[in-house]
Amino acid sequence: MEPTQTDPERTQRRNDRELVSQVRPGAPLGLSYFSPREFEAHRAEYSDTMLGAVAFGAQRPRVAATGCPYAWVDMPVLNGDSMFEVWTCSQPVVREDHGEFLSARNEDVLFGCLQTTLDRRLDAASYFAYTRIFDFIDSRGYGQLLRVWNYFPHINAEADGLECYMRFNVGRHEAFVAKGRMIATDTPAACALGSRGEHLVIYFLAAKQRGQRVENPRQTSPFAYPPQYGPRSPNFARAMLIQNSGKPLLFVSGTASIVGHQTLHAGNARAQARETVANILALTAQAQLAGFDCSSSNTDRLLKAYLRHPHDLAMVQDCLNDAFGPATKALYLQADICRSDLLVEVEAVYLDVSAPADSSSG
Ligand code: 3EB
Repeated sequence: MEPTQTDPERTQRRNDRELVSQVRPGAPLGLSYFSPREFEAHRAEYSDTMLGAVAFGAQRPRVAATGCPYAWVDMPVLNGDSMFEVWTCSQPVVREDHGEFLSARNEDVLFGCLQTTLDRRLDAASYFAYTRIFDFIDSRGYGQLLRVWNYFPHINAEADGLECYMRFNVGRHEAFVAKGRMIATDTPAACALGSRGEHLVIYFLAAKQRGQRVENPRQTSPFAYPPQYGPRSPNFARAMLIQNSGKPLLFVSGTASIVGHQTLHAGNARAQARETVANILALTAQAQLAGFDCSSSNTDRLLKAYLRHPHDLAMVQDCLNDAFGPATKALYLQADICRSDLLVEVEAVYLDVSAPADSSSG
């Protein structure tokens, strides 16, 4: 083993020097969904600029990302075998490896992922994970959480009289408060889904600059849900709009068939899928008001759809193709959704991919 790889402090000092000498203005985030074959083909070209990769599938993929934040989420892919969600930027990144907690950052954003065995109740596990995340991003100067993905098993199961998802919300909320975060003001876009196996996997994007929270006029803000959904409300924003090297990017949180705070169309997956689309379109309309044209041909759309039942795949694909166009990249996963009456949830990323106005810096 090379000594530099066992000494994170030294690796980091070296990387910091490299970063300073190679910084170029404007390093927009990029997102791709790759099959293992595509991932293998692109890995080398992205070696210095990959912020993180997350594999989804019912089996740990044979191909893995090395030297960058990487996690495997034990969750079946319905439109393929396994798939990689890959976050890149056009600038060399600084990486840190703390075992269970991996991160990579450029001048503006930090990608982190944390993977732990669930050896405690979910309230304790989420509190522990989130306080660790906040301590880390604060110490590195990327204190604004923009988007968080949460995956853990048995999400709808009860443990000591409280549903696991509600326990998760308790720990998450307490960690935000303990680390000085203001509910609403400092609340990121997020999703929380039930995976298989025994791991809690959390990955996130944090930044130096605050994003702009986007709410949905059709839906109650989650942090204002009434107490029937648990002793602490879920702490996420419906969407987050950021400036991605001067171009807009919208993170749409996991979105389901909820209007106000209530589930609509229990038992009817088709109607839930349509209601979900209506909620996403309500959010992009809000983004439009804030100046981001999500329907422009210069806007890339990437979707992740979570289905409780695999037999709904063709129906949900038709519904999303109708709404967003068949060219929209979409990843279909089988997952438990945080309310047992929800059958479908969809998240999205909208990125402005128009050419920069001034390309003379290249
Ligand atoms: C909802 O709207 C459905 O707990 O982080 C969506 C997105 C949902 C994020 C979370 C939960 C979360 O309440 C569930």
